[in-house]
Amino acid sequence: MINKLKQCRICGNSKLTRFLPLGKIPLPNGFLKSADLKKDEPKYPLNVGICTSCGLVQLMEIVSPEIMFRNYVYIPSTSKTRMNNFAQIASTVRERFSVGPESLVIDIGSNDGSLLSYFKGYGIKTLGIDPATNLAKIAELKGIETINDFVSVELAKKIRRSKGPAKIITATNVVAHINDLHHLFTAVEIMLKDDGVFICEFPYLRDLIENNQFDTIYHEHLSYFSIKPLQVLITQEGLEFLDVERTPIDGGSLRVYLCKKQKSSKASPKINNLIKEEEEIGLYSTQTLHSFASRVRNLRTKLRAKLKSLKKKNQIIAAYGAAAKGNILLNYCEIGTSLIDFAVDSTPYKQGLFMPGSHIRIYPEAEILKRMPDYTLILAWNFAKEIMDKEKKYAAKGGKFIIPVPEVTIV
Ligand code: JHZ
Repeated sequence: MINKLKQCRICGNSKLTRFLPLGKIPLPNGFLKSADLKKDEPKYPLNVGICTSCGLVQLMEIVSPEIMFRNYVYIPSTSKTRMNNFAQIASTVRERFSVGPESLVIDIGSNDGSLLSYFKGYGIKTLGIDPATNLAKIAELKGIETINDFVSVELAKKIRRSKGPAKIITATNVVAHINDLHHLFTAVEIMLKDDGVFICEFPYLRDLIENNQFDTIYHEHLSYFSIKPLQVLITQEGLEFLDVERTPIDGGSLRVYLCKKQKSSKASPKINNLIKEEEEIGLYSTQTLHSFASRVRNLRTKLRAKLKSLKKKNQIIAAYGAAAKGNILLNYCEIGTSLIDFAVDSTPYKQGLFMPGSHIRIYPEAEILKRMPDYTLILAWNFAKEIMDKEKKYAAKGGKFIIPVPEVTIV
């Protein structure tokens, strides 16, 4: 069920330096039914380390993906910001790489088919791959053909035989979830056309560190990518960078475009500059990482103190967005029902359930205007603007927001 990481998943180095122990925390998408509340809740260690050789920041323990991803409650379609990001990926990729109706686009970790639905909207052939049985069914209902499994070399061979090679393969917020990156890249190479493009997007370690986004560190995210270790990985794999973009989604992400290695390829100045910047800001120095860890501890102290002082004044406090990251924030900061009265979330599958560890009950968003809490802690801080725009009436009636990351701020 849980394995200790023995060596870096990119370069195989066995020296990993731990810099942030977050303690033992329940799985961030392990929402509970009321009948589960009395039962023992499994908790898993969350320790983050850095490889002293290639610089990949990674979790030091790995929870079995079968436990985390076969039934999945998270869906992207609950956020306009995320759906707009998907729409933008589809339109840019289609234009930039001349993706026509005869082309095949494969999405790894396709969830409920949200990203592929935009490609399908352009009349392009699509195929999703996702291990979550509940979500694969939803995607199929939307007309997005989905293979309900983990991506693997065996599956890739089958897909290539039955569908032919893909012009585009996408993987948004999923590469960090996969333990064996070499196996993943082999599978991608099998499925990808010789002139095809593999596009992945994931949160950027630089934004994570600079903006104290410690709550995006959780069991599902095994790797926290930056360009330097990525380059090591990609060079090993017979692929190369076509381009890299920094995107604002999820507090700052990298969108990486990869293609099969060309015979005459040259090192990209853009990549080299980004690596240079990473080194200049000290992204790989233990001093930077330890000072990040100390900022995280301060944030915990500040947030707890703020909520406690509000509670002393009998203020009602709600949490907005039962995000996976929110569960990490609450558990690490030891915030539960004595400080937060209730939570709201727009995801139908989360409503009526309880948040893991903290056991805070989740209601539909309408509960905010109904109960008018004095303060609302935005756990989905990556969508703070979207949420505050949606809840203008609450603010107009005097409701206040607390944004916990990068600093505890009252709006
Ligand atoms: P959100 C998930 O993390 C898990 P989470 C996963 N591992 C990953 O990498 C990221 O996504 C990308 C709710 N909400 O997207 C919906 C509202 O209620 O930050 C979600 O439950 N009202 C795959 O869970 C949560 O907030 C709203 O108006 O941390 C946001 O979760 C909006 C905008 C969101 O991802």
